[in-house]
Amino acid sequence: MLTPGGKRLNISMTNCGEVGWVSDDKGYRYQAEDPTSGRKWPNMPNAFKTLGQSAAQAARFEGFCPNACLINHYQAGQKLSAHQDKNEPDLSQPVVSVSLGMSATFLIHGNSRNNRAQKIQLHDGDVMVWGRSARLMYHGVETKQSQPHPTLGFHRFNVTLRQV
Ligand SMILES: O=C(O)CCC(=O)C(=O)O
Ligand SMILES: [Mn+2]
Repeated sequence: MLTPGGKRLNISMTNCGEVGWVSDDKGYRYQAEDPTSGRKWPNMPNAFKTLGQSAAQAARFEGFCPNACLINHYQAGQKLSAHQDKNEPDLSQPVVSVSLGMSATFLIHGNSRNNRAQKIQLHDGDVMVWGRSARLMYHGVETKQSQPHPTLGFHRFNVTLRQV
């Protein structure tokens, strides 16, 4: 995808669910069609939805009903720069994030993208839920060519479940 400024995003992205997150010269938004094919995004597998719901419930969020799933693909060395997730209309609902494959460093900058980041290592199978006072935190991701994952090698997939 392209950034609103016309640059190519570092990582590749796709979606499943009723709506998917897209970026192009018109900005960031959720939409029902894949801009590459013009077709609806594939259905969200039930297992994704129930994983999102049980993770949100474990973090004491009520009534989370994810209908959007963004899938990011990172190769070793690729990054996602500091940003906020704020295109979802109801910010009282969390973001549930599932990490698969190669490990990555999640950078939490807090209220400003210029703050020094707190770093959290995310490994295959980790599930993170962020909401409430952390919902609008600036965050980013870094990957390195360190340890390959046994089956996915130097590839990382991050699946985020959101209510839009
Ligand atoms: O890859 C991750 O762990 C986070 C991805 C992310 O921040 C996003 O998709 O908005
Ligand atoms: Mn994000």
